[in-house]
Amino acid sequence: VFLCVDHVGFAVPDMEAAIKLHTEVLGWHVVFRGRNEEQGVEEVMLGTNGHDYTDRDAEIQLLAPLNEDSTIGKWLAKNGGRGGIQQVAYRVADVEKAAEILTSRGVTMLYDAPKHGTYGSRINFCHPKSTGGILLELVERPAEPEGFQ
Ligand code: MC0
Repeated sequence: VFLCVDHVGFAVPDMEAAIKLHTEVLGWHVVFRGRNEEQGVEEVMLGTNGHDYTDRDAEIQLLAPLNEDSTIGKWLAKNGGRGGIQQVAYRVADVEKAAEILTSRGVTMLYDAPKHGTYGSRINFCHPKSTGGILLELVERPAEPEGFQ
């Protein structure tokens, strides 16, 4: 079902501080920055030096809430305002097919139909209650990414 790890998502209370930490201290490079209003997030994707959209390396995703009622806003509040790992995303070739297979194996998908994700990807999520407490995202990347830097 899965091709590889697409990204690991960190919830962060302060995006600028998180970018500074991950670039200046840890050495990642910003490869995407945008907003997803539907998901209530400001997001940054991080890759290694020379990272290429088509390669198979996983990325790190920084997620800051657009408001307190958003998914990330609620997650941070529950975590005492501290950041942490909020999700792991698996890359798939066909998000609908992957969701269908997982559903047939007893996994609960959050959405009936895929939603819009980073780079114009098509995404869905497995409810953490059906995946051992881990929020898993499924990502079908587009051939032509929107916003890759
Ligand atoms: C909540 N729970 C989690 C969790 N969030 N478990 C593991 N990982 C997480 N991130 C658990 C809680 O501990 C709780 O368990 C139960 O799920 C219900 O929690 P809740 O606080 O009532 O939370 P809900 O129901 O409001 O939301 C949980 C849910 C939500 C998974 C439905 O986080 C969601 O819709 N996530 C998918 C969308 C998303 O994460 N968007 C932001 C990233 P107990 O045992 O206490 O009942 S946007 C993104 O990722 C895009 C940009 C992209 O990559 O392209």
